[in-house]
Amino acid sequence: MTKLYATVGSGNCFKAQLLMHQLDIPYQTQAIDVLSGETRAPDYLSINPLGTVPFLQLENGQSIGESNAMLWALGAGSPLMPSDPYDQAKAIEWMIFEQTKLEPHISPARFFTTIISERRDEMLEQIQDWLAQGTEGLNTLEAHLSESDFVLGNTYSIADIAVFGYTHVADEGGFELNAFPAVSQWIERVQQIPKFISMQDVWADAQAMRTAG
Ligand SMILES: N[C@@H](CCC(=O)N[C@@H](CS)C(=O)NCC(=O)O)C(=O)O
Repeated sequence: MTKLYATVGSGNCFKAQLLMHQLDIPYQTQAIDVLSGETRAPDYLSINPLGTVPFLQLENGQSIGESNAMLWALGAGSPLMPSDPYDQAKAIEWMIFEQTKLEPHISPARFFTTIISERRDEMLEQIQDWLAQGTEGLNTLEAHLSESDFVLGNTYSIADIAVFGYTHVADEGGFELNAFPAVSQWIERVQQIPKFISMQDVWADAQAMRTAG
């Protein structure tokens, strides 16, 4: 069975979990504790030398170590993958946007604000930088989503899942999502897509799968 190494609360891991849930792809979750350093432990590095999660092992022995690359591979041939080469290029464009203009700012701001908030004070200056840069990314996304329902126009796709991963929890990093009405409405739209599962519920689901053997 396909196996996903993942960490609770990670937006990058959630992308693969949401996609596999929506496409009914059976998979097993191996929980990795980033906070206790498991991603840097020799055992894990022997599995994924990148030392990060998510990490996906396919049944045929192949493996993938970037969240958006996982969306691409797992979404291939499904209704969530655009078929037109131009639309595919736009999907890549927005997935790179997510990894360069959103995730590098929202993720650490959220990490030090919500996940290990005891270190928030010592990181305040950097958090301000992340908030400023992430806000620029959110402004770009806001302008884009003011003109279309989804990232690639009228159709929900892997590009929405990529962008959704961290954007929907940006408030946990100190971003004011209310100041981005088109983004906020898009978040609600994504949450209405059939078989949507929340970041919390995806872990209850993983537990249920483990219990079921
Ligand atoms: N660009 C990568 C980022 C992966 C990443 O940085 N993951 C974080 C968790 S969200 C991680 O593994 N941190 C632990 C570490 O770097 O040791 C992706 O999209 O998968």
